[in-house]
Order: sequence, then C-alpha cells, then structure tokens
Amino acid sequence: MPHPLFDTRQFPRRAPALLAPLALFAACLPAPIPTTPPAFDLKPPSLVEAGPTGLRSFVLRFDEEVRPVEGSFEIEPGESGEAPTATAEGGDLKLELGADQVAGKDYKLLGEVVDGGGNGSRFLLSFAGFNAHPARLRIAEVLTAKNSSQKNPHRDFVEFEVLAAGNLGGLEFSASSSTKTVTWTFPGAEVSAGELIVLHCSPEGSAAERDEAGTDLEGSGGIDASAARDFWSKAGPLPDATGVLVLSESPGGKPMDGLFYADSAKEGPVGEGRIEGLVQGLVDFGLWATVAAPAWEDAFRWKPSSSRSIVRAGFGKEPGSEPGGTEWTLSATGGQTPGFR
Ligand SMILES: [Ca+2]
Ligand SMILES: [Ca+2]
Repeated sequence: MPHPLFDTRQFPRRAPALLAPLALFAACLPAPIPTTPPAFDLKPPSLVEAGPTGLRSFVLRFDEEVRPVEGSFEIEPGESGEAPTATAEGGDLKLELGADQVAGKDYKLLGEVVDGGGNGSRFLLSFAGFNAHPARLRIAEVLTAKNSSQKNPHRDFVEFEVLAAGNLGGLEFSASSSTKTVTWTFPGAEVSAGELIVLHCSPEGSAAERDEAGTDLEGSGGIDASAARDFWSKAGPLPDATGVLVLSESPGGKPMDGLFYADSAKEGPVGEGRIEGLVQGLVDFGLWATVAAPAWEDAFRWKPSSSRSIVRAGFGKEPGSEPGGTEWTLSATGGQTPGFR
C-alpha cells in the first residue's frame, strides 16, 4: 500500500535518472510543449454527508472517489453481530448492514476509506436508526418559561399532537434563539393518530422523570408529567420571549412543523441571522407565511409570560391551511394543559 503522504506510483524514484539521457538529445528535439507538474494528492477524502437510506443501508458521501478498507467497518450496537459490507461508487460509500436498524435508536458507525493517492480517512459517526414509517406530528401547545409558583408550578414544555400514526424514532425537535439552537431527537415509540405527546424541556433531573417510549403512559412523575406520553429533554430550555421551534422528519431533515414567536416590542425586518434562516426554512416548506423577507410582525407576537402558554387555535385544521402567527393564541393565566386539550 502506498505511503499515505507520498504516492510512489505517481512519482517514480527512477525518474531523475531517466531524465539525464534525454537531456543529451534535447538540442535535436522540437521546442518542448509546456507541461503541468504532476498532481500530488496529499489530501485525505473529506466526508460531505452521511445517513441511513433504508432499514439496512447507509450511505457516506465523500468529496472525491474512494474505496473501502476491507475489515474496517463496524456498527455498534450490531443487531446481528455481522459487520457491514461496503461498496463504493465514485465518492459514495454504500454500507449494507447485517440486520434492520431500530427506528430512532442510537448507533455508532466506524470505518475507513482511501482515495486514489492512498490517503486514508477514518470516520466515527453517531446516527439515529432509520425510521421506515415516521409519525406525522404538529405542535399544539408551548410554555416557554419556568413558572416556579409554589401552588401551580410549570416548566418549559412543548405538546405535540399526532396527526398520522407511526414511529417517533429519529424525529428531531429544535429550539432556537438568535444566538443558540438546542436539539433533541425522539427515541423510537409507536404512536396513534390523535395522541398527545409532551416534551419537557426544563426537567428537574429527578428519577421520577422517565421517558414513556413503551405502552405505559403512567410511568413518569415530575412537574407537568401528564396522562399522555411524556419525554424529558436535557438539551436546554426554550427561548423565553423570542424564538423559532422546528420539528423535522430526521436530524437535519425536512421540517414537519414550526412556530415562530416574538416579543411584541420587536418591529421591522428580522435581519440576517439564525432566526431569519429558520423562519425562511419554514416558509419554503409552506409551514409559515411571510409577506416578503421575514419580519417580526410575521411572528406570533406576545407579551412574554411564564404563566400563559402559546396554543394552536383550533385542533383539527390541516397543517399549513393557515400557517403563521394567526394560527396561534394565548391560554388564560394558569391555563396550561400539558397532555390534554
Ligand atoms: Ca405520562
Ligand atoms: Ca394541551
């Protein structure tokens, strides 16, 4: 195998010796045709994108042609004990797994490729197991700030309504302020249409706070734990006053629903930045309406409150039938309903 930093096939060591006799005849030869120096590939392949493409398939795209290093591929946890097999087509490395992935389960994938110059790249990736029948959800209610009232305490939560039955595994929820994004990925769980799901975004960290991914919906305690399906995210709280919430089909995938909310004191164009980009992403998929470039007036505008939740006005409407701030309203003070309508 060639040395990773020096491709001997492209630069034979005997080359200088061969050039010497040629120089003797140079005077008899026509003027030399300008040539470019030989190209040395010293750069290892870079990974451009990667992800599962089916229950047993995974594709990694590199920025140049690659070939797999046999025996280097491992998946953890391996559902079958068999190592993935790899084939390459140009810059695409295709892995065939020995068993079906479990939707939303955490996997690690390890392997190595080399390019035509013998430069190697090792990779170690984490990914959520492929979801062959994702559930379709939309956001139903949001409480953005902790309310530490002794009598009626609440914590940041997002309630989702299941529009179409399926598996939650790998669906990604993100909450962004102008400076920061936190993301959380659903574990695998089969859900039915009409079910409500509560994602608690500011847990206390108590042992009673348990994810309800199975059939027992009474398994969790903790503040705001509900009769519906509860999950607890340690990724970080929701932005209190102004932010963008996005639910995506897969990590970094197509958005399924979103909410743009803003302090009513804000006016005019949102301006370039994280929030504008996220709102534009929702607009592009017909999930939020704007007149032109995103402006604060396009948001659900409110006077931020830790005692009132933001609720979708009217369950039962098709998503996108009236996308935008007008689809949302505020609950009464103390009128949060995590896990029920
Ligand atoms: Ca529950
Ligand atoms: Ca509710």
